[in-house]
Amino acid sequence: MKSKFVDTKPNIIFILTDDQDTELGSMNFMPKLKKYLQEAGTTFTNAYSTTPMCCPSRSSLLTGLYVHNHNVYTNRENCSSESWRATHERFNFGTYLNEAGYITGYFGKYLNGYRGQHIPPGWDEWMALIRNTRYYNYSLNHNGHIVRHRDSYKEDYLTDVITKNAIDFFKKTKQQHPNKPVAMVMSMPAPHGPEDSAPQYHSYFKNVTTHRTPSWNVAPNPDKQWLLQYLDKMTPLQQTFTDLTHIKRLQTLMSVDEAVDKIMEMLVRLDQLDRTFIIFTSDHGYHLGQFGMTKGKAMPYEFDVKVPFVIRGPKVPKNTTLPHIVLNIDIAPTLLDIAGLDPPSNMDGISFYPVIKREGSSGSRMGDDGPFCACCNSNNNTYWCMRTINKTHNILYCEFITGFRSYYDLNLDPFQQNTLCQLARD
Ligand SMILES: [Ca+2]
Repeated sequence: MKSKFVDTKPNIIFILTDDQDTELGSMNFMPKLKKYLQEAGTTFTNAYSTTPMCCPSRSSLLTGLYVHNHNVYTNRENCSSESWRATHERFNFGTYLNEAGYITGYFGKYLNGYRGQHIPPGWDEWMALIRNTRYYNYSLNHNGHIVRHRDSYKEDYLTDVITKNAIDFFKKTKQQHPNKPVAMVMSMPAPHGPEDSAPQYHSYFKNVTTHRTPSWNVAPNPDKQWLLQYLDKMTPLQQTFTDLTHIKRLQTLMSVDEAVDKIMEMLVRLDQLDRTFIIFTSDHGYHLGQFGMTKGKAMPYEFDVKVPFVIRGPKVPKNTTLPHIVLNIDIAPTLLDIAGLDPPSNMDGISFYPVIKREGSSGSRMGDDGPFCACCNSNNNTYWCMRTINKTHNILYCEFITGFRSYYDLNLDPFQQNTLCQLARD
């Protein structure tokens, strides 16, 4: 790997939310994100997680590899395992950026199975959540020290702890190494359960029901896989549960919105805004009542696989939306490309930086015909899908482990309510 622009590497701030949807409307309730990232940058409207589950997706984000190449199949199977540590962990984008001269920092949720017993290679500053998402009463591995947090909002609220420490790290690094670029990950808990919002947001969004999309409580679905064939409509209690959960999720995102504001303020104050890329996305989407499923992820449908995706930075077109396809596996090679590095040839992902720079789509999947995605999933819901999005078609074809197959034309049926073929039943 060679560095092309040794002295002019931009800073990179990667903000990752946990389980944030686009299809239920969450992006419309984050005014700072809209103002500072969307209106000042580019939003990709066809951004997808190749495997819509926390640990597999996060392992792909870090390495640029499909699940079938890093072998982290579920949140338990191989998640942060010894085998993962021995084979793939070191080849994360942090290692490459670090080797190229970046001062790197990682803050927040890492992998669900992370027990806090090691610091992964590639990170100069390490402050990672041990185990799965919490907002209070959790432990962090902070540069090798286990730090226990309890339930005081001021001291312990995880989103704010991440924001504060990331900002302190950035400021300190720029003071000590003013000519070195910084790359940092802010891996937020929101809006993942247990959906504990900051106290000042407890009364927000009380009447918001944008999660009630056209597929909300549409059940049973005899044309879908076995789980949905037998899942009936939700009870009134379950319907109310989806309403309340949606509100609570939006409330938790307000602290992420606040973090965007604080990051912007810091970059302006340090005169670093013009030399910093900020990328905002989620590990996968979410459903709350779609096809009668009360809550969750892991399904091949749009609400679970589509993610928010916004980027701002030097020469990134402002107030722009692009339909080009971006996948979670594309993030690692794109970050390296932004840093002027050639992504390693074994990465499955493709840099989308040429599209942002308006240098065409050569070498990327953008505008290509044909499939782009092969997804596999947990044992009782395993499937592989092929997706095509281009100027004329928007198609999803899936094969389930039972032999069941489905086919959707999303131009005609954006909420995937009508399977166009059923070649086998399970
Ligand atoms: Ca997640």
